[in-house]
Amino acid sequence: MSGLVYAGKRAVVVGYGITGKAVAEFLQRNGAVVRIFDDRFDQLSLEVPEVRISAMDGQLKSSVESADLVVVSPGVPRSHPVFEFAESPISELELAFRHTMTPMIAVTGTNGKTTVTTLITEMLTTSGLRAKAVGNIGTSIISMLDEDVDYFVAEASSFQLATISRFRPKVAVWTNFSPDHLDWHQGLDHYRASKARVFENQKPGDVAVVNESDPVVSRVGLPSGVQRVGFGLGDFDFGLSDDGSALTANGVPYLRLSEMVRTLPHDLENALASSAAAFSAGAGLDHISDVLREFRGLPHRVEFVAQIDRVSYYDDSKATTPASVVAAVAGFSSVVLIAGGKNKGLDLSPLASIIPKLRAVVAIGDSADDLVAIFSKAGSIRVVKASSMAEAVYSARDLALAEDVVLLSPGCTSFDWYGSYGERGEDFKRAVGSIKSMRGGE
Ligand code: UMA
Ligand code: ADP
Repeated sequence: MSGLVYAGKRAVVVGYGITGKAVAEFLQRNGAVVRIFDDRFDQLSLEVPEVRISAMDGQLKSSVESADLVVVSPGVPRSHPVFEFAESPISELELAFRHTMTPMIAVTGTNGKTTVTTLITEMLTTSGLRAKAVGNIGTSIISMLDEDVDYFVAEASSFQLATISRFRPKVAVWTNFSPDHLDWHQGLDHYRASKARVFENQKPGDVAVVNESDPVVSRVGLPSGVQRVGFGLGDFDFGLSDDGSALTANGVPYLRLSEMVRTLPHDLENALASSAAAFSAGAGLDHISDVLREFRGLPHRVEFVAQIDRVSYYDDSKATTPASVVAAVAGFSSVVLIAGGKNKGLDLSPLASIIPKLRAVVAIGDSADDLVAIFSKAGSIRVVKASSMAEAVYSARDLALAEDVVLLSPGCTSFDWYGSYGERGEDFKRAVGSIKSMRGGE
């Protein structure tokens, strides 16, 4: 008799990207007969003969109905027929959880997931614990199950949480909530409910790290007996001292802000969320502080690029929601904002709240006209359009005065002009670099 977990079982995997490939490989290695569906199968350079079926060609329904297990990749939206055909499709996060004894720390939230996941992993590692960052950060969890670590720190998107059933992180973090991904979810309620599921299966002894300053997150209900650890920019379990000069744990200061490299309001929230989670998982406050003292932030997240003629240039290409643009602008006093791209179905009008901090706006990409309408309304700032990143950066330079910040913080995805937010950020940096070299030549 075979000892393989899925021997004799039929599995369907939908989507054949990072997730689908790792899931199919795992299931096949464990004895399952796997059928893979990908709607863009003709665009994949395939060596795997069974990936030749479009989900739309009629075979999905019969395959799903006769399958023992259906695993759906995170990018496959709620409107996809697989959700109609499959009784209980699961995500790779759920599948991975079912096959590991290694405790998980899960990080979800509209913004800050990658930053917090990275910080927690570094805090645990610096404290001598073995930790591996996995999930939405770019590495499928299922491909890492053989790693000998004390913790998996899983960046969990709403897409992955929407289809869990037993997933139970030892420590779960919900950083914040604002509208996002309305092109994937069926409405805002579904998006919010998917995020809240991160706590759903927790039991006594587990820890829920909750943003107490966030009006949605702070209202979340937890299973009884789960320890609630609150964080936020105030008097919370992990918070700020009365004079705002230090991070505190249970009222006791553990790090002065003057020792930190990054201190924008959202940087402090991320620092506190990470501290709360890492501390709950066994990291020491001294090691936590060491990491925060050194942390310079991740690329394309309010990343300092250059200072030219007393104007500072920052790349925040990862900002794909209005909330993340608002957070970035909050850290500066006078900004020339480069914004726009492909909208994810979000209401961009909350951006009007940052007008008092703006010197001017350069609108780019598919959503340029919407942004021009929003920012022109007040009539108090210059708003121009640009048809390439280089043009946008040159216009921004012309509009900026000494001590201003030129900030690329698009509030939209990059998919109108680029393949990823990373490419968009690099293009911005190139354009800034060319201004710098022109100035250098003068
Ligand atoms: N596909 C279909 N039908 C669809 C949609 C997609 O067949 O309706 C197919 C595509 O043709 C493609 C495959 O599915 O071949 C891609 O699958 P995927 O979109 O789920 O992407 P993966 O390559 O598996 O990467 C996913 C995450 N992608 C998404 O959530 C969209 C990656 O997060 C993650 O790093 C990776 O798993 C490992 O966990 C990226 C992301 O953009 C970075 N995440 C969103 C975000 O951060 O905002 C949530
Ligand atoms: P995610 O993985 O959730 O997309 P990232 O850490 O990659 O989060 O940051 C994405 C964007 O959100 C960046 O523009 C970053 O500056 C901004 N951001 C990071 N943390 C926060 C936060 N706590 N609140 C609001 N915006 C944030």
